[in-house]
Amino acid sequence: MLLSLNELVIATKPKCNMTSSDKNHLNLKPSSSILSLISVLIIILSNIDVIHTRLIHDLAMPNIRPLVDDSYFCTAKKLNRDQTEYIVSYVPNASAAKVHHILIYGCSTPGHLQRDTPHYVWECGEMGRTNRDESGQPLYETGQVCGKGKHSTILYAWALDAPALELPEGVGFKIGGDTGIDYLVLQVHYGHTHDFQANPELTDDAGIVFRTVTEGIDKLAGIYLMMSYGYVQKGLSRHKLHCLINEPSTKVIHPFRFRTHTHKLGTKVAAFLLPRGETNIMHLIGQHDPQKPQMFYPATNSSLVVRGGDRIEGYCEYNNIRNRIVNIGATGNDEMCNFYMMYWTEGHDLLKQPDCLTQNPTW
Ligand code: IYT
Ligand code: CU
Ligand code: CU
Repeated sequence: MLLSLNELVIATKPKCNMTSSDKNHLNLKPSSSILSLISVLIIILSNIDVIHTRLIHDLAMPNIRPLVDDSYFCTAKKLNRDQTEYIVSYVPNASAAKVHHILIYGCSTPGHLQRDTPHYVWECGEMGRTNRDESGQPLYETGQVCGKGKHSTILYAWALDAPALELPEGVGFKIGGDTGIDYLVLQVHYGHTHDFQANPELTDDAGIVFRTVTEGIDKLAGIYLMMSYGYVQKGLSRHKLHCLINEPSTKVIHPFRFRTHTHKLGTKVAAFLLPRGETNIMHLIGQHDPQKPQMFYPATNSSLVVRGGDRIEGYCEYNNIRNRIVNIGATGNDEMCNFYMMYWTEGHDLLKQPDCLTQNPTW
């Protein structure tokens, strides 16, 4: 197996907890020492399923100097198409003093491709501004986060010195191999850049270390994305998200984290489970103030079970103080209404339909 410098392979050792009496066995007469050897072999063989490869990947900014407030930078890492991996934890390495938020995307191709350049960055802000030299020329290449292609998904979000995110036991995000996720892209949003402007020596290397395994995962993690399109009317209003989990009723998913996203005008985002056949019962999955850090927070009730045929209803509340309607769109002048639901499911099939779109306003 070929490995780049920032990858490490550690084979996990079998859990072989010998008691002192086990150890004494080993020092006994020849006949019983053969028996001991056999029992030790049995212990090792029964633990063989935990001997699998763990990989540590590192995705970080190559010491950049953002000089424009609200700039977004991206860097990518190519995954191995011959090797399926499962992300089991994310360890952030960033400081909220410099960085506003970080997202990790799974992409089929990155928004900017530069072959054989391990540490390239490009500016990838939809809502941000670009860093330019005195003559107004962009200092960096610009591009989308993910390139054209069918696959793009958010896999992780960090803000405000959030701690590491460990997925539940046996749960992992499947990447690489034949998943269609051939690249991971790290996007870093720099909010205020005055520290960088004041100190020409100051650079930033914010990033995420993520641990993957190649075996031992029996539950897949996925993201279900609810979003609106249309526009936000003036004054106070709500966008509704109406979603049907269009799967056989035998399909079962377990939401365990959620993330909300609007731009400047959103005041509250929430989503509820409405089990099929039950009327007037709504179970809160999560609600949040989208002006607070937009990370993945633990679901309100982590034992909620969603089945095929159930509905999920969400909403975004807005206070549109601008004297005009505001379109749903990708720039800072636009708005969005998103509720991301991180779930796990037993077996190896994620939801066939990973997102749900609702037109708004609905009267
Ligand atoms: C129009 C809209 O709501 N865009 C969202 C959700 C979205 C995310 C991804 C839509 C698609 C995607 O492939 I990934 I199609 C949106 O852009 N949300 C922002 C990020 O830029 C992803 C966010 O922070 O949630
Ligand atoms: Cu941010
Ligand atoms: Cu947005």
